[in-house]
Amino acid sequence: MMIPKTHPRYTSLMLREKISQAMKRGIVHETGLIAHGRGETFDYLIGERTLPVTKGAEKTAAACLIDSTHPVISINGNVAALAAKECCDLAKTVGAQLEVNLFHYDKERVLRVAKVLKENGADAIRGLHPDKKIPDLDHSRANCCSQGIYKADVVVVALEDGDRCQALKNMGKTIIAIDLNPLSRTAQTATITIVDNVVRALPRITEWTKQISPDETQKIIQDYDNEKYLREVLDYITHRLRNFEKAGMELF
Ligand code: PTJ
Repeated sequence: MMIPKTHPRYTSLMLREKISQAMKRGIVHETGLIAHGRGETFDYLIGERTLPVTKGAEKTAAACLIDSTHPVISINGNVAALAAKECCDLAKTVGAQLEVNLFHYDKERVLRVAKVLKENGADAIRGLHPDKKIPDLDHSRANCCSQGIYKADVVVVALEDGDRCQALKNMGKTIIAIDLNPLSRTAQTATITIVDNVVRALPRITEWTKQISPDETQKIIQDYDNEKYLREVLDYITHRLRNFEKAGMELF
C-alpha cells in the first residue's frame, strides 16, 4: 500500500506495513502482528518518541556493551522485520554476535530471518544450529548456541517474553531489554530496560557507544537504577493522561 509522506501517522503506518509485508514473506509469525499492536499502544502513550528519561537507560546499555566480553543481540521475527540494519550496525560497532532465537520455532523461518540479517550486513549469524538449552525454560526459546547466547555476558533482547529474560538473568547475564511496555515482565526483570520502539532505541544505543570512553563505563553503570527509571516512565505516562483534557490532542 502506498502511504503518502504527508499522512500524520506516516511513520507508524510504515512500520505496520513493514510488519505486514514481513509476515507475508514468512519472517514474522502471525502473532507478531498482535505483539506489534500491543507495542503501538504503548508507543502512543509515550508520544511515539524517545522520552528524555530514557537517555540514561540507553547510555547505560551502551556502557554495558562496551564493557562486555561476549555480547549477543537476540533476533526474532519482529526485530528482523523492523530493525535488521540497526541490529547489524550495533553488532558491528560493539563486536556483538547476532543470534536468531524464535519463540514460535520453525527451521525455515530461522533461515529466512538469517537471510534478512545477511542482506543487512551481518557477517556471522548464530542460531541456525542450537546445541544448548537455557535452563528452566520449557519452550523453544530455550534453544541457543553454546558459543552465542549460552556463553554471552550481555544479551540484548527486544519484544521478548519475560520468562526467558528471567532465565537468562538466572544464568548471571546482564540483560538489556527494549520493550515499549514498562509493565511487562521483561521490562520489570531486565537489568536495563529501554522503554522505546526498537527502531528508535537501537541507533541511539549505537550512537552512545561511540560517545562514551571506556574509563567512564563503570561509573555510568553504577549510577544507574532501573527501578527508578521505570517509575519515571510510568509517572510520565500518568502525567500525560491526566493532562489530556487540558492539552487535548496536542498531547497525542
Ligand atoms: O518471531 P517469534 O516467533 O520469536 O515471535 C516473537 C513475538 C513478538 C511474537 C513474541 O515474542 C511475543 O509474543 O511477544 P509478546 O509477548 O507479545 O511481547 C512483545 C513485547 O514487545 C510487548 O511488551 C510489546 O509492548 C513490545 N513491543 C511490541 N512492538 C515493539 C515492542 N517493543 C519495542 N519496539 C517495538 N516495535
